Amino acid sequence: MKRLFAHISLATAVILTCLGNCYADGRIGLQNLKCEMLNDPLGIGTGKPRLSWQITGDVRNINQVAYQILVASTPEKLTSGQGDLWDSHKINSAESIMISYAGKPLESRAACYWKVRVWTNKGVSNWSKPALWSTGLLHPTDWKAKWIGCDRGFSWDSVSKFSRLSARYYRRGFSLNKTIKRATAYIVGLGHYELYINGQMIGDQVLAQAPTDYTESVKYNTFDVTAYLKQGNNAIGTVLGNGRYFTMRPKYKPKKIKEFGFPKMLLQLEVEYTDGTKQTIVSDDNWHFTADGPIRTNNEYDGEEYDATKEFAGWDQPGFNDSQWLKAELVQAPGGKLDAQMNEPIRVMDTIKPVSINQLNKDVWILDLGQNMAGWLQMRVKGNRGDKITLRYAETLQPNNELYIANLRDAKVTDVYMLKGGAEETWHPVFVYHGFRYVEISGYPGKPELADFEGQVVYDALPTIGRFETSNAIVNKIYHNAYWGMLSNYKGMPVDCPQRNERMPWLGDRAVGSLGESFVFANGNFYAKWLDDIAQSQKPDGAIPDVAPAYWNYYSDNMTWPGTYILVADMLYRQFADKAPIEKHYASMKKWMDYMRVKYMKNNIVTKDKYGDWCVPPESLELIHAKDSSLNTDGQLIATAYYYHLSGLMEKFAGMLHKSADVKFFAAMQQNVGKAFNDKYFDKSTSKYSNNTVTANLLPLYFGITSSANKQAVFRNIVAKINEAHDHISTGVVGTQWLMRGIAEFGRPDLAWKIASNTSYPSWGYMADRGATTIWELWNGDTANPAMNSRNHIMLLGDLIAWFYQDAAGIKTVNAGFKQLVMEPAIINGLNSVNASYQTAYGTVKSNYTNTKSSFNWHVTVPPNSSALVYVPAKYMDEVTEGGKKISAIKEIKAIKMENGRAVLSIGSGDYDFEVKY
Ligand code: RAM
Repeated sequence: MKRLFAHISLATAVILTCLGNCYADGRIGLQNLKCEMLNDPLGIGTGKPRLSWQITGDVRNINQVAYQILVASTPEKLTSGQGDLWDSHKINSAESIMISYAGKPLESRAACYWKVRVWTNKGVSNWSKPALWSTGLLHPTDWKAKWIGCDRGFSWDSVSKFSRLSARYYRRGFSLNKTIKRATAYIVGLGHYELYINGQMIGDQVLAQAPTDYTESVKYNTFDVTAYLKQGNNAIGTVLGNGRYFTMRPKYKPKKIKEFGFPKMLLQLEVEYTDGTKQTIVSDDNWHFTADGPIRTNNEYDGEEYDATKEFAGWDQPGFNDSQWLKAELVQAPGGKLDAQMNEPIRVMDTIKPVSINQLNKDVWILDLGQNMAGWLQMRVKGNRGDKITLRYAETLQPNNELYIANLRDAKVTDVYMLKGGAEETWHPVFVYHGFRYVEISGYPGKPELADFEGQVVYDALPTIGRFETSNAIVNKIYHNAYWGMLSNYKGMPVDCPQRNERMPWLGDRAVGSLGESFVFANGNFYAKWLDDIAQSQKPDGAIPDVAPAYWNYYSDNMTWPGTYILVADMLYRQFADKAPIEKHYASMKKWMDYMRVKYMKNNIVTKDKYGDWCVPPESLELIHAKDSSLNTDGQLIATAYYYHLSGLMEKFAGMLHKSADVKFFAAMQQNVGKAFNDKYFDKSTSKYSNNTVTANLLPLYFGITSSANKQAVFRNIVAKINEAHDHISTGVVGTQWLMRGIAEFGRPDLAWKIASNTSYPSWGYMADRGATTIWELWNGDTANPAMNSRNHIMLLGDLIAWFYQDAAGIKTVNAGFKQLVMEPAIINGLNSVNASYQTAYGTVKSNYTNTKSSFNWHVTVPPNSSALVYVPAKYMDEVTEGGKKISAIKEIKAIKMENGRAVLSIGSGDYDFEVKY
């Protein structure tokens, strides 16, 4: 929500920068003040936000012992040390993240300026730089605005299968007759909106707003627009696009697509004058609109058409004559509760320069961006009025260099731009995006040059917080591909793919992938929002769908896809110390577990599954799904193993929430299910589960269903099975979620590394070797049938990225949020170096090592107010040096013990250089 603060009024900004940061004793500083994991958010939806800060300092072993938070209603009060909203006074505590606000109750529209200072064992900080947040409209009665829209199409629109609807432009002029102190705009624009005031676009968000089931929850955005308004005449305008509200495929029976209706909006502009009075401009039937503007159609699957000859200059400025426009109509509210959007907006996060442009025939050119991505192409062009350029997008080319579009199914992925003529024009679509590497350009006047085009990469504004690089080029390429796959599929919700006629938030794809992603992107708020989407999609009987928001109706009742609800809540707690999702969703999770148990459990076996181990490498290369039953794993086995595992998490959650009866219940459940599982699927004579697939053995082993006595034998079967496949992968979406960690944990990190660095089929490296720049939906994406064959999916990553960070780099959290780390990098022949860093809530962790024949060198960084147990590979404690000195000579490092060829040391924050000479 940084965008919001691009618009802080000038006076405030000046005061903020004047409050510089200096350290009380020159050592201990503070940075990155966050409210609800966001930088200076405006219009938050809670009166009890959680605050976090990071401590800096150039000495080792810094630990916070106390803090004081001041929250003031004005910057001036904060400067003078008056916490009129909250003065926590000195609180003795080591906690520096997720501290709940405990000051005066906050009403709607409260501006809260805050700062913090800390006492540590190494000195006291000065006050931090100030930060701020404001509350949004917390009560339904705060909304005076009316929903406006137009519940019909126009002659040029069509509501058939391939829906076409032009964008709607709304505007009104108004006058402000006093000196403005502050102005705030609250807006909902369904499905997408752009907001303009006096000719300027507000904010840098794109594809706003967050997609939800609009009958359940409608997110509003808040902007400080003080700087855009003036005393006298003003104008405000919005453009409304379809997004998921006016669906891409209405009346499309097979998938039972949810339809919401025609675009609509709700807008409230609140202006405060310096004399203390207020004026509010709201959406109502005083606005005018037209649907006959330049955006002729916008459909996420099919593309956007823009006719620049239909632009109306000055429509978003005062004085525009809108007498030809229609009167805005009052319409029904969409039904959902109005909630503040608390996850980051989507933005243009990166740009790509294309690498080549080739002429296909007289009028047709193929542009190659060199990277499969999601977003759009921005184009520069000069030509005659009415010239028409058509852009079509694809992920790959056919052998004859034409676009390969068979795998896009019926998505038309076509943008059209009609020139106004004369001067140079620059254009990109605004209400659609595409998943592509190649663009076919036809109708371009003159010769298109590379410099005329730019790929704009569009995804949720989640900071990149992880970096991972190894000595192995193919693994680095896989990481690159995973990175691009992840960001491509963040679209206000995690979608499966960005290109074909699907782009749906499938739960199963992110069950464990979300954990890997959390090492790469700060996705805490993003996934917290998704859990709300999932909760809102729950049926009264407890059923959770496979797709949420449930734009496609898939209530198929299985454990593996809906179970993501529980796995992601656990991830948010472990990675970001965010306990709120567990508190908020516990009851619905339990309801779903009960629903599945009552409806489908027979003799402690869950008898219902839908997807099996989705997308294993099939027996023949053109197949999407294996038909050979020896490759597939029994669905009931998978469902029962997941029930066992999820019961364990529910037991843990129940414990956190002090629900002792539930703790007992889920513990007993696990026992019963585990026993039934072993009785049914385990063959004592061979130590094999079921048909002995890797997945059938791995799930019980990794989840702890297998008894200790049998673990090694089961593991040997897994290894034998992998060896049989020439050390290649044989698992699908489900097995791969536990594979890398499972193999490594039971003592074969080398085998995990082999699987990770393979380049022959099937492997992630095979995809990379075949020129993939993202991850494919299928191991055999290059040969399989195009009916379900995206080249930008991330479900097959399984736990690979989590394994990279947790095991290859050795960056693991013990408890919630990396307050205590375990750093134990896997030492693997052939893996000569790893450079990894990860920004936890406390600050940056680093693990950079090189492992050669003669020495192991490891640079470790632990951020202040956290600590780590580090496992240095060594034969004796005395072999280990840090900064050239023996460990025993360094006071701050505690030698704990020798364990399995590792010297276990306890360290506090700071930078360390460990070395072991061989
Ligand atoms: C397809 C997609 C998606 C997967 C579902 C089950 O539509 O591949 O990623 O989750 O199937």
